[in-house]
Amino acid sequence: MALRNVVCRGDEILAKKAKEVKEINGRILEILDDMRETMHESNGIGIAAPQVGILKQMFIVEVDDTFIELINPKILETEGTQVDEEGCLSVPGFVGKVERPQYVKISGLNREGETVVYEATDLVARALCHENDHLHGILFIDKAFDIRDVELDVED
Ligand code: QAP
Ligand code: CO
Repeated sequence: MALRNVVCRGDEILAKKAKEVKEINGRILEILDDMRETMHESNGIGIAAPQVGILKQMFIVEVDDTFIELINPKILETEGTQVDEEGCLSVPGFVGKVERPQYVKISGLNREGETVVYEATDLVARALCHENDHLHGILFIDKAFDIRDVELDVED
């Protein structure tokens, strides 16, 4: 496992559409493991492959005891709306309010290549939508309002 560099806003890769994963092999699993390690290192709750420079449809969301890893995800249903502040590992130093669905139902493949379906609300629903947006070249900052800059964490 290894830490990967996080691509920041301004890099054109973040604006591109990620490609479908055709075969789940060792290389894909290694990228997923590295993404998780990289996310933990920055205390993030979600990361998508394009953020580490890999233009493939996959992301991770980890909120408390909920860990969701999805390959080729597809949002099947949404319900309601919620508004709250978000940040992004690729947009360090900024947060902004974003309107998201209150509920999402999403499907995709797990690392075994099995189709899985998740239903989520609140923060997990928000994170799933945020990460899914990355696969379509969309950053939270593109849809955020009341954007403000925050103190960057000083790592020890
Ligand atoms: C997306 O983002 C998210 O600027 C995941 O200095 C965020 O984990 C979805 C982070 C909020 C829903 C709600 C950002 C860490 C982490 C920073 C993140 C920073 C340190 C962002
Ligand atoms: Co993000």
